[in-house]
Amino acid sequence: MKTLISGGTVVNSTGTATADVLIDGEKIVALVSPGSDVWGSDLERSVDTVIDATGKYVIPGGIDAHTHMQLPFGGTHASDTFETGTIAAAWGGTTSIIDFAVQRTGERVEDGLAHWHELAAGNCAVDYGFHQIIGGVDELSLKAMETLVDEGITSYKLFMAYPGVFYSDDAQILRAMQKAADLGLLTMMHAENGPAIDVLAEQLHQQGRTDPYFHGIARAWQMEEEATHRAIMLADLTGAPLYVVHVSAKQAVEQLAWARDRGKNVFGETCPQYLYLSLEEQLAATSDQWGAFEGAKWVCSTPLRSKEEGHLDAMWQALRTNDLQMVSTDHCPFCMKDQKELGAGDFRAIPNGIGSIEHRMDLMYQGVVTGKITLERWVELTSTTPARMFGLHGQKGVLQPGADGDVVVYDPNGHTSIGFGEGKTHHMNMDHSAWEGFEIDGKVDTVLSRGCVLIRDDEYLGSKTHGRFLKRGLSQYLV
Ligand code: DUC
Ligand code: ZN
Ligand code: ZN
Ligand code: ZN
Repeated sequence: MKTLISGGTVVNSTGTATADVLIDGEKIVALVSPGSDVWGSDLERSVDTVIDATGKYVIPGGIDAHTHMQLPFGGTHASDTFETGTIAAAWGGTTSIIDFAVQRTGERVEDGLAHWHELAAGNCAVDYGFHQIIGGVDELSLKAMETLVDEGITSYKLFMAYPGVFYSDDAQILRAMQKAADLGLLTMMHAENGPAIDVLAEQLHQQGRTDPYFHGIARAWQMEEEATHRAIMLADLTGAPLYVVHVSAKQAVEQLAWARDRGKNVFGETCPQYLYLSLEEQLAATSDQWGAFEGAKWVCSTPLRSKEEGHLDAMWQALRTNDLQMVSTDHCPFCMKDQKELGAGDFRAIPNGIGSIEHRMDLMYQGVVTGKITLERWVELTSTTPARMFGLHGQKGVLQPGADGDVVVYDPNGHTSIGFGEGKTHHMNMDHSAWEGFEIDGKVDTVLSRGCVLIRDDEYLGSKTHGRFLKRGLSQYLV
């Protein structure tokens, strides 16, 4: 099966050119410049399918390196299954995800990982890999880390937050990082001072400050800055490269920049919610339907930050200056009904998370439209760097011969109305959208994964048995 994507503007992280993309089977086999006679004029006739991309961008499929399908959290599970979440990903131009396999405190790493494989296998519309959450660093889990690289799981995550659930203390972090440095595993860190946050949250609760808004007050930026610095120093001591997830505070970015300026192997991602949504808007949010509890839609950790204090601008700036290298979603959806509602009257019991997997490519493209990032940087932040960071380079994240035929045709003249209501685009398994009312000057037009068309003419043509487990190599950023 040969597919030709013709007449489009091919955008890689390294540059932009008018070219046709030829896919044979699952792989890209050639990029053909217009007027080139290498292939003769018969090319279009010798392929099975021609997709006309004239006037559109042709980009490598998005890679969302931070998702939580079915995550057990706060007495419930994230509401997207691997099936619903990866279909939503496909609609949004994301053709690979890296989800977090969970070892819960008290559980064996091997059992947590096996459970994750069971949940995902045969249920993914797009390709998927795993990071491993280590929820309890002890002799057994340190031993289990030794087999991860062979299993294609070359990164793992620790939590400095959530005491009693996923939390690691400094001694545990140090030991895990020593092990990771030996093995070549990339350490991903949820950098917030959990024990101190829990004290602040309890104090707010006692004062009767129970609304969702106070979630963000308890999780003050000082908690993120301090933990980020501590993670950097522990990583530096052990020689482990460090990747800080969901960075939202400008002071945390300053820590990353400080470390990088000193040559430390430290990286960071931010998420669309920290670029577009603010604590002020969360405070202002009220509606007839949900009352003050409306703000629960935007309860996530790290929390939304103050726009007035400059956190949102600082995230955009860091994406331009490469103090932050990637944008992932931290896709962790919960419905309001029966899920977020668990925290009515007590913000501490609201399951943390926002669903954005479907909108990341659009929201970041809006950054191109508004002049905040370039076209090439859009591709780099959402696809090329994720591939390099997480051991998929050459296979994903780039349009070149030999790479997988994961291609998105993006229409800059199209329009996307994000949200839950009628005429809106919403395929995630949620009863609301944190992104209601966002309008994008662009649209995902056609999506291919390994040469198979998943989305075309506003129709999903994929299957839940298409997505394959990605056995990842080591990060290209280890040295
Ligand atoms: N943050 C979230 O918002 N949800 C799940 C876990 C996390 O760290
Ligand atoms: Zn479960
Ligand atoms: Zn986290
Ligand atoms: Zn997360």
